[in-house]
Amino acid sequence: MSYDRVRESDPAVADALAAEKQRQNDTLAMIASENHVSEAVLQAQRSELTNKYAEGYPGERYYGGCEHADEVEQLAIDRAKQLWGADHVNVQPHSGTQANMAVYLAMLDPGDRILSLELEDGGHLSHGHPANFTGQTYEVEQYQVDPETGYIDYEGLRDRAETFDPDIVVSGYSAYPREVEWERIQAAADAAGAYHLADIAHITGLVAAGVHSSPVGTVDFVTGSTHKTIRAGRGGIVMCDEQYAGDIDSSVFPGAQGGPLMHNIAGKAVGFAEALEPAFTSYAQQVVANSQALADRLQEQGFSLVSGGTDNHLVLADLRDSHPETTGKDAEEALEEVGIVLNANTVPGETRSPFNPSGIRVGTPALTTRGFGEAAIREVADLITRVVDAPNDEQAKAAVSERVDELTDEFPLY
Ligand code: DSN
Repeated sequence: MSYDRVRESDPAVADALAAEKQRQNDTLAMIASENHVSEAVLQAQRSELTNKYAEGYPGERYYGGCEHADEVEQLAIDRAKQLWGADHVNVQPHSGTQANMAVYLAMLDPGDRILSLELEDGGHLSHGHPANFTGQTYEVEQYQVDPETGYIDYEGLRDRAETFDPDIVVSGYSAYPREVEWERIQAAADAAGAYHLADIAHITGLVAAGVHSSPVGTVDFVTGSTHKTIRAGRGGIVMCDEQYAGDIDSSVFPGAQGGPLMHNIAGKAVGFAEALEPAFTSYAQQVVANSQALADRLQEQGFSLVSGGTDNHLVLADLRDSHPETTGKDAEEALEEVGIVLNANTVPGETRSPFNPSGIRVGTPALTTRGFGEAAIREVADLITRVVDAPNDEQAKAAVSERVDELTDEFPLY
């Protein structure tokens, strides 16, 4: 996609857009929440639907001229139902956090109780962090991962639910490398008489493809974002049983949002159609195979991984044992210099600050989209090792950077 029309009217923005396109082409995106959507999704997202107001839902809008918006939104809804097997789907949330907000608004009153995973153990800001509206509006208690195994401490969660008496239990995580046992969390929520919200933002694509177990049909509410492993237009989604449909829809609009971003909903519809193709199942399987190859190779190279490996699209390395002098931020910055882009992350039992934590989170969804298989991913693990082993070795970094350039040429993007 060229930016010549932007360049005519706004060269500064055109330069930044072109540079971002180049950056994505020339670097290895290993931020676990990122992906590269298809040109079809990109085209849908830049459509004239950006001009349209369509408050309401298909067939029941507050504005005229919504017939094409209706068609697009209904396609997104129908395809999402097919992908995840949900009774009711709302595709209007602007983001995963807005999707979570819709559930809280629908089911909780201010002061009600949320039980969720600690942020530093892999949770999310919108699950009750004090800096987020959730932490400011609701009473929050948190469960942890087992510090020895790195797996969710399901028994601790059950005990916490018993004593805290939450109104909602939140599962689904941002930095958790293992498959989630939804039924065990549901049992704890049931025993406490609480709702259960599973936020599958990171694993939407893996769940849709059947390579991670699905919480749909087990839990009350499933939320997610639509641009991570599912690789569709940017935004959020809520899924629930028919009994909650009216509450959720009113909570998204008019409760939490005004006009839906119809151009993004078009991107969701197009991406969901792509995910219904058999090729998407192979893609999701390869994401996990790549992640496991990455985990194995990093461990062979001496890295210590939270939970000792991965079942999904990400690995979380705790640098404290393997590289005690190197923080996650040091590693992130040195790797960015050579064109490997990932993020520093807190790890269970974190002893540093969230701004300069002890771990790195490394994901495979975007590289898998570029066509990387296990052999190439193992080589990337070796490149990561060379840099993290010697973050100030300029000669080593120059050699790695050269190899990253070759790899990005070998696996072109747009
Ligand atoms: N920012 C996303 C992530 O990186 O996990 C979650 O919202």
